[in-house]
Amino acid sequence: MIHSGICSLLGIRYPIFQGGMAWVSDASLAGAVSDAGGLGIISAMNANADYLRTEIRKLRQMTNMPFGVNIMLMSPFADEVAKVVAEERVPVVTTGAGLPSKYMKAWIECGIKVIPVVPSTGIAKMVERMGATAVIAEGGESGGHVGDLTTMTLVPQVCDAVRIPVLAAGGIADGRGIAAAFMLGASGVQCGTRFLVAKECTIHQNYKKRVLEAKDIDTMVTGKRLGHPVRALKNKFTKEFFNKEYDSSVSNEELEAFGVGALRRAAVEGDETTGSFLAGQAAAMVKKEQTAKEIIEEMFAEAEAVLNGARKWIK
Ligand code: TUI
Repeated sequence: MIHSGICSLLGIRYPIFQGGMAWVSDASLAGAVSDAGGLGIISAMNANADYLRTEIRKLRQMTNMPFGVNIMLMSPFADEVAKVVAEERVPVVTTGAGLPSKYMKAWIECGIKVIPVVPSTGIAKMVERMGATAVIAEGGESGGHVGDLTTMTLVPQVCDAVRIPVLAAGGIADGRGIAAAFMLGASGVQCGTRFLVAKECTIHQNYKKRVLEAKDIDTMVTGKRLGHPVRALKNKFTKEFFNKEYDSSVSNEELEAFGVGALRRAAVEGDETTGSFLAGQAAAMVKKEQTAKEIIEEMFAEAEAVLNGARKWIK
């Protein structure tokens, strides 16, 4: 059995978080992951307080296990969803795409464990000083909004920079990745891409199909010019976005406008030409649709076998 400090800290069976993915991580997926012993995370994405409250209550109908909410700090509704997590006494809050400074005091005062996603050691140290319980060090292999460093380089550096537990994210989709994360000093992992094809994940079947058919080089990063690079599966939308990004006659406002609604078109409508199918570089490692429980149990059985076999390297 694999166990780490993060399991005792949060009251979870397996040291795995399911990433809070916009238009993907709803109560159905997060509830299934939490019920299976991981930490399911509802994405507050760009939605308002009412949406989030409804999803939190749905999840609480499904399971009594701990869960989290991810707050995307660039959301126009960040202030109102920040209040909802406090009112609802959500056990864990993860944050992404910015610094959670202005919310930390209120969250900590009502007992929330705050676990920000960090793309660098500097930001990891900053959130540790603010009272974060742990950090998620996310490498650029991940899907969605990405930082510069790889998981292989970021995780050990963050582990050296802070005293709180570190979860590794980006490029982890099987038991080998989990074992490697432990070897880099992490206390657990966060996975997104692998959970896109969970049976309880409610995204359009075309999205799942694209992930299951993906090859190693099928993702690309766009949006660098706008200051928020995003990794997605290559398609007509990402290629057009990329071309506009390098066309100086296209303004930043036009470029932003081109991207509006693309995540919803992918996840809800399954629109393969105008949708943005966010996924990490590990998409090609995702081979079949399974329940969240099967995914977690399979990954940890593999990790245990890999870690048990590691002695073979020592002579
Ligand atoms: O946030 C993510 N992944 C995301 S957010 C998202 S929604 C979106 N849609 C369109 C454009 C942009 C975003 C899709 N995927 N991952 C966590 C993450 N956080 N990655 C990087 C960061 C981050 C970056 C800077 C965290 C803190 C940070 O602080 C520095 C600053 O300047 O605020």
